[in-house]
Amino acid sequence: MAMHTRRATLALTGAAALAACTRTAQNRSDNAAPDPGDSPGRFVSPNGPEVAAVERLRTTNGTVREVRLTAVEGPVELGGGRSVRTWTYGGELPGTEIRLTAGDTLAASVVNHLPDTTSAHWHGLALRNDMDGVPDLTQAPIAPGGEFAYRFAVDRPGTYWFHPHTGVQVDRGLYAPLIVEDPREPLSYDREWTVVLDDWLDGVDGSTPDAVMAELMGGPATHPSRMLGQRPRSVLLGRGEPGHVDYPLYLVNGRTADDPSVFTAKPGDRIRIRFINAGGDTAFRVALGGHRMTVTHTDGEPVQPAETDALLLGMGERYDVLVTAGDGVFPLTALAEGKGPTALAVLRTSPMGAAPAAGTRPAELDGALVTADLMRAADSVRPADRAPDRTIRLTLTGSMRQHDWAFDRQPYDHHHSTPHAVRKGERVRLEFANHTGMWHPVHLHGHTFSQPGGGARKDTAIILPGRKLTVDLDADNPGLWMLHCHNIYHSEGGMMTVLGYASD
Ligand SMILES: [Cu+2]
Repeated sequence: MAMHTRRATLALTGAAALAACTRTAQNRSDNAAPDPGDSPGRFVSPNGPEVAAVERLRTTNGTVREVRLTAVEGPVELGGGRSVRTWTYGGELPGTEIRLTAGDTLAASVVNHLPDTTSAHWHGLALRNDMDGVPDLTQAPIAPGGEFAYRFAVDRPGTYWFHPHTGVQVDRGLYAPLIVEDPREPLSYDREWTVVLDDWLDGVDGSTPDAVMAELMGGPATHPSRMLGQRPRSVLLGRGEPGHVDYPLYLVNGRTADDPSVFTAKPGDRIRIRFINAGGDTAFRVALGGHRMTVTHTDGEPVQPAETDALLLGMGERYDVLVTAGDGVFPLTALAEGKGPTALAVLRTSPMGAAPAAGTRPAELDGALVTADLMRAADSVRPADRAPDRTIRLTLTGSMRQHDWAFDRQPYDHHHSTPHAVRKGERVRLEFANHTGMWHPVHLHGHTFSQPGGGARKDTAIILPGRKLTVDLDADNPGLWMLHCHNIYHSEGGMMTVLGYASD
């Protein structure tokens, strides 16, 4: 292969890994891996023997959980009698939660009844690479009318979620929680509440995420335009903005604030709340009126417990907290950071008391805010101190005006982009520098990373404008792994790249 340039070699690797991008997965038999013997050998193939070897080392309990997910187009009721036509898993918004126990194997058939190709990415899981759900990188796209059988061991407990990795489909209704319980759960609590946050435009006055993407890329404005105007909006003056899309609706668990979902408990109950930001272009600041929260996890990984009034979630991030329920009716408010509107859910522990008004802003929203960069990994998951074997420097580039989002000014192209090479066993340092005027929640597939010296383990981290972030990871999961901004319009605009394990 010495005759190949880096670029040519990569293009060949990608083609071999996928048996060409022109084919789509029509059925179970098409899941069959292309012959790894085709691989030119510069990078591990997603279905290569290195991937299978690591999968065999994952601890399993013999239980296989079978799930059928049908991606469909159809009407969904968002509350207050408001109905929109959108794309969901099984007509539910959010999709039905998948709940596993660490050690289970998930066997999930994704059936595509959409008018477009699709895929399913299991956000945050350190799973086998060929089940990661990235079309044209780890699998062929699932064609309309087709089906793909995902099957992988899940060996780490935590709060995860899943969504397509195809176009801007995550900004429709294709998302659902994936909760992995710990068979030796160290926390004690009486109830669990999964809270999924979302920004919504699909099907409202003719809007679609694809039309928004076209408008961002310089096409004609749709009716109505979904770009934020010049009105004052930033509550983070000087810290830039997490998004530019002006959504008509903000949802908690698929409901609008005028007809919110209600979670009932008893006064004094300890409640574990699992927050998931499924938004496409919105960071949310969340608070539960009348309560402080004890943060126990972020992105599924335990942290040293931290007390806070509010939390800030970038797109794709998760937090788990414990609260002790007061007696009454309490607003759980999610403020669209930098945009202004709020989404709402309600905690009710008393039959008495009126529901909070739609725009309720509990004082805790402006209270203490513990951000992820201040959190520390729990001792049980703190990586050993170790000097990096390799440092990869990535500059986040682009502007709202050009919508030319990228790493190092090179918009991602799965046919031609060159992965950043790592080797199995290395401690890899990622040094991000955000040279743009916007926030970017950067997400790495298949791994967790942490700030050196014991920072919280995460798979998605906010990088503010003009700031740097240094994180380390252990390269222990061979394959080709996406690294991208989780603002869906930025990633589709090109702010994506790949970490590729070199083959030996
Ligand atoms: Cu971004």
